[in-house]
Order: sequence, then structure tokens, then C-alpha cells
Amino acid sequence: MTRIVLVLHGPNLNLLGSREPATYGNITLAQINAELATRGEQSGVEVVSFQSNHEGVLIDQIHAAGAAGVGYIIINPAGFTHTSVALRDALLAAGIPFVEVHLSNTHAREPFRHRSYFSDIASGVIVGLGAAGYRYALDHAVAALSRADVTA
Ligand code: CA2
Repeated sequence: MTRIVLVLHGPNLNLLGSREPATYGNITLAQINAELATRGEQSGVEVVSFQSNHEGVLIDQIHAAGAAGVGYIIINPAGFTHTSVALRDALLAAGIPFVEVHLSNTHAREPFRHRSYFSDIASGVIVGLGAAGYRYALDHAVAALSRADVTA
């Protein structure tokens, strides 16, 4: 069974650690990715992380994921969360289960952040727990892939 988890980070998340620490914390994206890679390794899963500021580039990654053997996706669509039918369609087409993660509690912020184009088709949604949210999402993905191994 597939043991690859793809972590997708949307626009502006490359700025993590450099601005708006009160909202997004001090951790950098490189630190988050390194921690996930190590955690995945310890669990026998390869974690591949990717960030883009461009909607179409993220969509291309999702299209390629099935052929690349990705069994689970963790995605923080960032600003696209609230706008992107196209990213939603790509995830539906790929048919790969995914967890939606947000560093901040989007429900405690502006009303336009309360709506997500992803939450109703996600396996689960983690908001407001900072970088730990990615760890919890990875733990879920590992458990789900292990269950799939057993039933395969
Ligand atoms: O809380 C999250 O993870 C968000 O997905 C972050 C998005 C925002 O549009 C969503 O509503 C919630 C924004 C990402 C911007 O990241 C920055 C990081 C550091 C400094 C500036 C922006």
C-alpha cells in the first residue's frame, strides 16, 4: 500500500516566521516541513512537502499525486480556502483522502474566512492549533494508511 503523504501549502505560507507572528506563530515553513519529514520517517511514511503561491501549480501537484503514489494529502489552501472551486475540483478528481489544516482559528476571524471550499469534502479539518495541527493531521494520515495496509 502507498506510504507517501503529500503536504501542500498555499499562497503566502512561505512568509511564515517572518511576519504576523501573533496570528501565525514564529515557526518557519522549512521547520514545519522538516518536522513532518522526521515524524513521517519514524512512522514508515515518506512526507513530501510543497508550497506555491499559484493556484494552477497546486492543481498540477494534485493531478500528479495519484500517479506518484500519494496515499494521503494534507493541505493548507491558505487564501484559496475561501475562493477556489478549481482546487476543490482537483481534489475531488484525484480522489485521494485529505485533511484540511489551518494554523489560525479561521472561525474566530473575519466572516469571509468562515467559509471553506474544502471542509465538506475533507476527511477532517484542523483549525487554530498552529503548527501542531500538521502533526495531528500526519498522525491521522499514518493511521489511515496503516489501516488500508491491513485491509489491502
Ligand atoms: O490560518 C491559516 O492557516 C490560513 O490558511 C492562513 C491564510 C489565510 O488566508 C486563511 O484564512 C487561514 C493566510 C496565509 C498567510 O500566511 C502568512 C504567514 C506569515 C505572514 C503573512 C502571511
